[in-house]
Amino acid sequence: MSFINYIAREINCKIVYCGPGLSGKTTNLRWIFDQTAAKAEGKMITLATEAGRTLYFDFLPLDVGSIRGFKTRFHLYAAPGQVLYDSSRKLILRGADGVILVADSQEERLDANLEAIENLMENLDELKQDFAALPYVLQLNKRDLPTALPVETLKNELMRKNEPVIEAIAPQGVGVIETLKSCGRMVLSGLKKG
Ligand SMILES: Nc1nc2c(ncn2[C@@H]2O[C@H](COP(=O)(O)OP(=O)(O)OP(=O)(O)O)[C@@H](O)[C@H]2O)c(=O)[nH]1
Ligand SMILES: [Mg+2]
Repeated sequence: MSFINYIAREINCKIVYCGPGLSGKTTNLRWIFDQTAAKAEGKMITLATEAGRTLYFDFLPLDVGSIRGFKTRFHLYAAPGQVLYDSSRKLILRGADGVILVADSQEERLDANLEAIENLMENLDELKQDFAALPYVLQLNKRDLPTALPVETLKNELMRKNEPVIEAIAPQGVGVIETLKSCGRMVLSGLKKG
């Protein structure tokens, strides 16, 4: 859960990118890194990759300014998408304040998207995290590919509550910041209520 340090006047929120293998989670983080001051500080951490695949997680701490005098930071994590790495995925999800599901729009990845969402629900259940209350955004990535399914089809298949749905082309940065802002806004408005 988000960590508010009253003495240091800091708020830290954890946002986790989930989704099937190769859907573009690391690419989202890399774009955000390239666009922000984090780049100058060299702060993105990519742990244990093999041929570009995430084996454990990627991590990017992002300063988002001051909220009512509290220095606020989002800790962005990209989980590994490959089915094999379920235990890492669950570990990374623990304590998430917000989750972004990066779906791959290609027709041949529909089943993989469904499986990833199913897996997310199971892991949240096991972690006793309430999905209904969790800030959650569905990103439809890879909109540039000719095999991308229509947005309406993907919405029908992949939406699980009335979550925001954002179209993206992550390597070009299309929809990337919008997705993060959408989730970040929900996380922060949850803090104000809490
Ligand atoms: N054409 C296209 N390619 C994309 C898009 N997003 C990501 N890719 C490519 O898809 C491949 C996989 O992207 P990653 O970001 O590494 O995927 P990932 O979700 O982190 O994968 P895992 O770490 O294995 O779970 C890379 O070659 C990306 O350049 C997109 O919107 N369009
Ligand atoms: Mg990755």
